[in-house]
Amino acid sequence: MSELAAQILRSDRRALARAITLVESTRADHREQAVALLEELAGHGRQALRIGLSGTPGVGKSTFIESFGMLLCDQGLKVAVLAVDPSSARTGGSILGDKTRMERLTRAPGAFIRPSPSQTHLGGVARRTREAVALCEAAGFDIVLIETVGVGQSETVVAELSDVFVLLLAPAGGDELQGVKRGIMESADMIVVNKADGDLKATATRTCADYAGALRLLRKRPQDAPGFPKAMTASALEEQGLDAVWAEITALNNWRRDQGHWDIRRAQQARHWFTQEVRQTLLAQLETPEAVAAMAHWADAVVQGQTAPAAAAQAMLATLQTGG
Ligand SMILES: Nc1nc2c(ncn2[C@@H]2O[C@H](COP(=O)(O)OP(=O)(O)O)[C@@H](O)[C@H]2O)c(=O)[nH]1
Ligand SMILES: [Mg+2]
Repeated sequence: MSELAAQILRSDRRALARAITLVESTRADHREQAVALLEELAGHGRQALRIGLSGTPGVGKSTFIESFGMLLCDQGLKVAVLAVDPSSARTGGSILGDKTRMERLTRAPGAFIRPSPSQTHLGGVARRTREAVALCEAAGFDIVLIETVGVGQSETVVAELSDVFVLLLAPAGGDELQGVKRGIMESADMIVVNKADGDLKATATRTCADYAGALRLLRKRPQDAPGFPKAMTASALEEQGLDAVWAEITALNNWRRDQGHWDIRRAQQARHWFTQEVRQTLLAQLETPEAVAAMAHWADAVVQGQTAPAAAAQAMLATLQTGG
């Protein structure tokens, strides 16, 4: 076993950080090392509870993760926090941008916080996060919290990665269901209406009831325990309702384990990620300079009527198979 793998299995945080940097790298030699490392660690990790957390900017994700993470640490659990943020090139990373909001968790000995790298390619973000989750599990974390900004498709990635998917919402006046996309609602196991404190408390309670109603209208999934998906209120700032959120997550997770849904889901996820990996590797072959040049060449030939599209495509694919 490599030294790096051994260090990760001993829960060495710096080794874990280095390994995540390795899986984030796009360099071919790094990729090779990362694949070898993940292969060494496969089967060694304990299985963490993976909690996905999504919500629009400003809803309180960072504050929630800080408070909720501390609650878990206080129970003696080891917590890793990862971020999936395709827009991080612009914002500087959803976690890094407001690490001040996680001051206590950053210092907690049981916690590990990893900001999102600047990546614009969602496929790359997905792979990096999935592999980072695997590394955290190998390092013995009990809980892996995966945060994502509620924009674009990153929620789908996180939902695919997590055992329990939590959607954080803000209290909202009136009947606007905050433009929450149906797909996100459908993948949520729990909706937590945050900021249920002070002046916002009554609104939060009403918003929560609205969402509870909306959730009841959704078609039941086999993995929904009785009463789920569920809507709750909480205040990350005042640390209210977080123990209840944790109790519900635990109850749901235990139910799924008992009923066999947990195993089914992990198996489906493994199959999905394998398929994705194959697809993305194939697509990546089209992005090498040689392939881009060959594509341009065959496209021109088609445009000029020298070759029919089907024949040009076959010729193009043949260049890939022979390595250009
Ligand atoms: N009143 C109240 N404000 C909160 C709560 N949680 C977060 N906030 C505030 O909402 C703003 C955005 O919080 P932040 O955690 O950075 O949101 P993020 O963008 O989703 O990570 C900050 O000013 C927080 O102090 C809460 O439970 N109650
Ligand atoms: Mg934040």
